[in-house]
Amino acid sequence: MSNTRQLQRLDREHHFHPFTDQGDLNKRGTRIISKADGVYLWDNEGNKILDGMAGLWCVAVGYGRKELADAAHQQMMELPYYNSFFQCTTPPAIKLAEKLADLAPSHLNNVFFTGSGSESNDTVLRLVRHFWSVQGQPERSLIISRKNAYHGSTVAGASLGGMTYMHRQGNLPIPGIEHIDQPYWFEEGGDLTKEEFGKQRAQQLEEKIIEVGAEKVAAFIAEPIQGAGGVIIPPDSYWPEIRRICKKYDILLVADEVICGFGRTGNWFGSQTFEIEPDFMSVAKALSSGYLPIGAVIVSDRVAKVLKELGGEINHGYTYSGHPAAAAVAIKNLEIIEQEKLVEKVAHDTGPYLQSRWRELASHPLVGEVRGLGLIGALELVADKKARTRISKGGKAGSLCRDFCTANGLVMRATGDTMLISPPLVINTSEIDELIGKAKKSLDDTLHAISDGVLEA
Ligand code: PXG
Repeated sequence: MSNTRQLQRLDREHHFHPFTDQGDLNKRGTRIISKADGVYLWDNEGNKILDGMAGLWCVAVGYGRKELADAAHQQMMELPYYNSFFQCTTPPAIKLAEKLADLAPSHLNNVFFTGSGSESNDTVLRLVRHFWSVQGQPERSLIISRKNAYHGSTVAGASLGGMTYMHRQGNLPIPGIEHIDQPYWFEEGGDLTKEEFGKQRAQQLEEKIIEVGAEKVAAFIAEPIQGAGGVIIPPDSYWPEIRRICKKYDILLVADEVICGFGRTGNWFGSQTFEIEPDFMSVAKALSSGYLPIGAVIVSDRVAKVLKELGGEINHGYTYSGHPAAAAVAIKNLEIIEQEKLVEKVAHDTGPYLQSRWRELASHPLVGEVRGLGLIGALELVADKKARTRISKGGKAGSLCRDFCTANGLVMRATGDTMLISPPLVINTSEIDELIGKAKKSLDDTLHAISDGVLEA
């Protein structure tokens, strides 16, 4: 389309992009996505692309859902905005809180609304510290997290997260947060079995608690499966050990469900898949399938009781906490997930189908490990399958493969040399076949390019 260059020029002149090297972007020009339907995107040049990432892990019910647009339209005409501060609220915020209490594990029944996953984790940080403080233990304020975790990009979110490249900008992390190692067997497991390694990594939590003193530790936060860090699925031994340790030392357990929540792993929440029993769950993304920004923190009865009885005024909140239009869209989105039985489908139909086809890629010469669960998956690109050695430093093979995916009409994400997928929950089996075909072709193209010496330049 003729206006692409003009849009790119305006973008270059005025738009700072998130997580993007602006200089590099300007050299190559932005890819402008103009429309979408179902699991497909179209760029401004009219190229059709299968969205293997559901936007950014969020568009669960797929694109082009008129029901969601209608829900937003209706609510905006009725009441586009009112706040939840100062003894007020709105019907959609109330109904969505009730719905989330109903869907969440039975001991989680109270909801604090936010505008995003980052804001949810900022809220968690404030609430866990307040929880201990009002019980006379203000020194219990340390939060333990993990290296290579992703908990958002606000100051608290990035500090809770364990991305060192984020910490390097802006003097992060803030004090009062400690990071232990992650349960990433493929990169860090060495000769240990997965189960030995999982247990060892979980026991680092206990070691850290003893090192700093249990009386100083407020909470442990983790994603059931690390998403942005590379779809890291912990060995089966990991979560039971984490649970045991949190119980033993009475440490609050926070499950960051921003990616796993609302069906991705074949249950409503990753906490159910891994039997986590959290005190807090942070959610966002698929809560509204990304149609409008909204997030939430879902709080356990134990925590809610303390906050209600002793907490006094909670001096925290956002203008858009419980935004009525976003809440109305979220309610309709959850209804669609229920009516179309998307969680059941991920558990029993499309999930197992994707996983069996995804595992076919294990025989490709570049692939050192294939893993996945439900509708989430990862491939490790390697030079040597057995030794688990990488092709080159700096994730160059991953970037190369991602670019081939784009050229072949598939959005697949690269984290270093780990390729990731997380398609919309509405994807059907023939679209899964298409995804696998395009992924395989992109792996072949990557292999040929590497054989031709592209990475040596
Ligand atoms: N927690 C988790 C587990 C996330 O994945 C956030 C919190 C923050 O949510 P907001 O709505 O504030 O962005 C996220 C977000 C990537 C990528 O490249 C992943 C996220 C965001 C941006 C990029 O995979 N996850």
